[in-house]
Amino acid sequence: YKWETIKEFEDIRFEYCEGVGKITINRPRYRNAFTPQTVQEMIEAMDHCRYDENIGVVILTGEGDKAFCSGGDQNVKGVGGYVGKDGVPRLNVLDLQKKIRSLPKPVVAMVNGFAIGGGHVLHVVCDLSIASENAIFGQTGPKVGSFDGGFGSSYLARHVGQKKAREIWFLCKQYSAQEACEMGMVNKVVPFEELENETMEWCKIMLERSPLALRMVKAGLNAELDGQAGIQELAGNATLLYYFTEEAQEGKKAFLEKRKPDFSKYPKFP
Ligand code: 1HA
Repeated sequence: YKWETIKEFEDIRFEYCEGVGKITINRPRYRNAFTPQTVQEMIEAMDHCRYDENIGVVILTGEGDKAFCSGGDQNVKGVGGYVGKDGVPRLNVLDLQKKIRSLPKPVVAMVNGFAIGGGHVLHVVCDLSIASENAIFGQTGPKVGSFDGGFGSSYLARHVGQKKAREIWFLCKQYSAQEACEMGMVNKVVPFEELENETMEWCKIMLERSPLALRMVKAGLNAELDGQAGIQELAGNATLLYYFTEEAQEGKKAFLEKRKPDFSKYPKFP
């Protein structure tokens, strides 16, 4: 695949090819651990993917064949969060998780190695996970003085069930790609050399599907779990569609023409 750089960043690569936006965490020296800056760059790239009409699907991955992402960079973990150049401690990966979830396009985790700790949670919040055979999955929080009780726990439990989710978090063991697939948190496992091809095949199929339908299904699946925020997303999409109707147009026109709206001709469906 011929990937073209969309924008240069320090900690990530952000590229485009055939309708797909690819975000690659590029800190292989630290097993692609993230700092607040890495996360900020990913947030910016995700926003770009949201607004770029040429992008229909997003891939999130890590550089190299060792790690997808090993979570927060322990070298910059301070008191109250991970400390960036501005000296402020942050847990901004939580904002990134919400971005991935509310992006109205599919986000695919292409898991090329260790998905550990906060890096494991990133694959959990993606819509689909395709893994290479060498990928290894696990949480480490209770071993290294952390935990993610948000999506990293409750959404994980939706994939693997409560007992397994508790096992994953309480014991902090590592699991093979095959085990992760059998548990239901990975969609497909392929040899490392085939990872990008396989992932792109999945992306191409989704790019042939109706983007509005994908958007609505993602919002619907989110809504069941996300409370008012989930309903807001789903209802926002309903509003978007409603604005396409003459009925909604009549309301706006009447206001601008300073007359009473006439909704009488619009059907009251059974
Ligand atoms: O829990 C949260 C959060 C919770 C709520 C809200 C926000 C959160 C945000 C983040 C997190 C977390 O991510 S907590 C979990 C933090 N991560 C970890 O505990 C994983 C640490 N790493 C490992 O367990 C292993 O490195 C590994 C299983 C990923 C790979 O093992 P391997 O192949 O044996 O390599 P290793 O030798 O350990 O690592 C290679 C180099 O990468 C080492 O550096 P070197 O000794 O060569 O100088 C290692 O220190 C570095 N490295 C790996 N992971 C990290 C790291 N450096 C900094 N931070 C890392 N996470």
